[in-house]
Amino acid sequence: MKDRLPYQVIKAFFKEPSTIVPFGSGHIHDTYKVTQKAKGENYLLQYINHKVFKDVTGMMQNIQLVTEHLSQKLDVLTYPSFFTLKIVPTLDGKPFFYKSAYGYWRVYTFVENSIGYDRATSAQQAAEAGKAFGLFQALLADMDASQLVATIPNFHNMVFRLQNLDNAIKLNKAGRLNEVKGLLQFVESRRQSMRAFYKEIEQGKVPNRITHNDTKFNNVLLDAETQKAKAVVDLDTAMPGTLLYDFGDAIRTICNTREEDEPIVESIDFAIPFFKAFTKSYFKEVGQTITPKEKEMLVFSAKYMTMIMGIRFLTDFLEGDVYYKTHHKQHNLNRVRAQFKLIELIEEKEVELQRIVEKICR
Ligand code: GN1
Ligand code: MG
Repeated sequence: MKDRLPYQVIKAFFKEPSTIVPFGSGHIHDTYKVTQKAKGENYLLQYINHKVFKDVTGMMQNIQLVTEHLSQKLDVLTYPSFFTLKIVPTLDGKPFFYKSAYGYWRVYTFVENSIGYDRATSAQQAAEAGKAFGLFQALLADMDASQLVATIPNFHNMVFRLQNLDNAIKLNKAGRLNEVKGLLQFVESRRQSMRAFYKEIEQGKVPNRITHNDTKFNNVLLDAETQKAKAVVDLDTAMPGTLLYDFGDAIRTICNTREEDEPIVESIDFAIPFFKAFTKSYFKEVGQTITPKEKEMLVFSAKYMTMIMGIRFLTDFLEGDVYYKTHHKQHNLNRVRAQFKLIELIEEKEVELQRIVEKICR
């Protein structure tokens, strides 16, 4: 988080004086809530992590295209309470601000009276997330995926993520290799099955769609009063992908009964009622378009995405915490352990989860 916001940045977007406070719990950008008191309007200001998003112009174009498509299609009568993010341009009409001294900045409209939770606490919340992400998927189904650039190439490519891990092991930059031996064993014993799953995707056995690719629970905003889904946010990684990535990552965060970085792994459980609720309402939205092969791969996708995240946190730990924001030395390690615990729980419940999917998608 930047200690002081450059005045030049504020001036580029806002005419009126504003109050600015840090906001949210994202791991990548620095986010602030900006209030223009005179107008009584709120905005979201973000310092874009350019180390992670190398092509800011391409990313902002993607977001522009996706948000325009969504707002055109959102039938206000059917979904009166659903809100699409809007980019607020700079005062001279650019989609983001850039100066080499200050970096990349952008502003969004603020989704009023809404909350993003790091952890789901009820089946209703899980159902609302299913509705939001399902709707997101369904509304974008007729959009031409080739219009969008890959904002982060190979984002959910297991072969790529495993290579990065292998490389981090070899270099052992932060000298932490001894601390992770058991965790590496965990990856090793699942390497083949994870690669096999990715191979099916690579071979085109499931359709290429426009997907969100970062469907963790706090990327759905719920109405503060009604707790109904209000908006899908964090569109930086909206790009071509597979539905399995979105389903899997949503399950990873929604069915975990604890936080993503829970230090006491014994306290973590996988909430089957949340799985049912999410899957049911997700299907209600995407049901017509989902293919039999996608259905077959859904349960494994939850394991797959949890493994992708575990491997990424582990790689970052070995590289010395250079990618994700961390609040203490063991933070990435806690995240890895929590992900791996969740994988074990999914493995234990796999047959039951498969049965639930079959029943819902019949
Ligand atoms: C990052 O920005 P945020 O916190 O929503 C990451 C996701 C991970 C997530 C894990 C661009 O998302 O891929 O799933 O952390 N985003 C990027 O919490 O790497
Ligand atoms: Mg994100």
